Amino acid sequence: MVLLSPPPGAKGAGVNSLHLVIRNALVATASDTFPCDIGIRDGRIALLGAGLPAGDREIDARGRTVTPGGVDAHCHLDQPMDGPARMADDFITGTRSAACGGTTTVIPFAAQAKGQSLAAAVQDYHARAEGKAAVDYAFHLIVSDPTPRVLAQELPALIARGYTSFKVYMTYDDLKLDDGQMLDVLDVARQHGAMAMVHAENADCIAWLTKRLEAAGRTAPRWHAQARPMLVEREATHRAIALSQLVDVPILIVHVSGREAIEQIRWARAQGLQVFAETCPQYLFLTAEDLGIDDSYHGARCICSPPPRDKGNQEVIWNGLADGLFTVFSSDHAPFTYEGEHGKKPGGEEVAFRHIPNGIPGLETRLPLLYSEGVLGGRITLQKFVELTATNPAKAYGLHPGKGTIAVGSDADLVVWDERELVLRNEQLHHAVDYTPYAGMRLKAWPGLTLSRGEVVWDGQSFTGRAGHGRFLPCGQPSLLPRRA
Ligand code: DUC
Ligand code: ZN
Ligand code: ZN
Repeated sequence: MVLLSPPPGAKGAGVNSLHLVIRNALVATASDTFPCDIGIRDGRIALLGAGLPAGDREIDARGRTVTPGGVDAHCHLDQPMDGPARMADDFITGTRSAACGGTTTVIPFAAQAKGQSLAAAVQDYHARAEGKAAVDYAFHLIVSDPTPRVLAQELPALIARGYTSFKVYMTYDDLKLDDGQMLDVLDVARQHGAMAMVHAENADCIAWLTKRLEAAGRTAPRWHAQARPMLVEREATHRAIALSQLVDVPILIVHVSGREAIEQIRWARAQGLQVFAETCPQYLFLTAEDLGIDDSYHGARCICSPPPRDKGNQEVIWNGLADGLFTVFSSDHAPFTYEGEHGKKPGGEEVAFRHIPNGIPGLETRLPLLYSEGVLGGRITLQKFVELTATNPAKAYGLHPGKGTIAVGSDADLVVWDERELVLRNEQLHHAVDYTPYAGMRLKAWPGLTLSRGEVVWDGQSFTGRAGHGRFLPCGQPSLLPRRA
């Protein structure tokens, strides 16, 4: 446990004193690891160095690694849903859970329903978040209805107001765009310097496979993975790359699940195209077998899209994290309970896989899983961990250097790591979901302390933050994109 203690003698001296000093930290950034004290004033990092003057409060971090607070750039909270499904986490429980797992910035999605104005979707989403967040938050947009008004007016106006990234879907009936619509939306990203995120799966192939599986009576959760084989992700990834090439705009392919999609991205990079990529814990730690090896319903817990693949693909994802193929590592937290009528059993019933809401919880476990199995497991460096979980997501979505690094002037969003053995149980988590797919895993570390703008929001035992502390962050131009004049 990290101890909070008063300073050993002197008190801070007046307005220029440090409000908090973290002593003897082993600070890790995306480029370096170095021992130093961290001096915090007014929620920002004010000084870095050895032997800093006394602060009003002090934390002794001797022997501990300190990383930037995580930036989870792909999570779903309180997103309006069609039908009986309802997300279990709102901004209160979702950001509380984030804080307890070391994440200090979340970027969920203001989703446009077809027929709805994009501006109205943003306004509604602000109302859902207002006064509830325990950590800072920004919004991506989801563009599902690119009308002439959305393309010419709403989207450019929103980008100018700090919503500088949006997601487009190539599947899901209520969200998907056709190729022409994709081109129109990508062109807006190019003209206005926004980051376009793409969910790449071929909708028609999925519908065709689903119909055949259902006709054969194959409706149990495990068949979800058969309805969305790697081929449908590979084809859509290739098509998304081609569309972005035609428009001449960078894209970021989200939740990449395995080798065939990666091959497309490597090919694109070899052509000199700017294609960024994201992956998520489910593609490192789950396989299609977690959706079931028989017709039992338990596997509904692990239904997400794209589905988890196999051990071989997990290795390919690990390699992509280590060698720079992946830009960001996000949770794709999509919180549905297993029991109850709004989650994985719509209306309280066991249903055919096509009716099971897609997604798994992961906001709180994202950082500990990657730190434990990636860094302490010897698969990625500490620098790569920081880059993937904090620095690059902040850069990709226009929040750097305020977020995502440890530097003078940056927000004092920090994680002090506690390297100790633990067995993960859902009861220790702070989300509103009744399961974690990772229950029973042996981990080697957990955040011992999380600070959001200098406030301790997780003390290693309990959530110590408060709803309403988190602020909305308007995003700047993504710094991974070419600079606009
Ligand atoms: N897939 C998505 O595209 N979004 C939420 C969850 C999921 O599994
Ligand atoms: Zn998606
Ligand atoms: Zn998602």
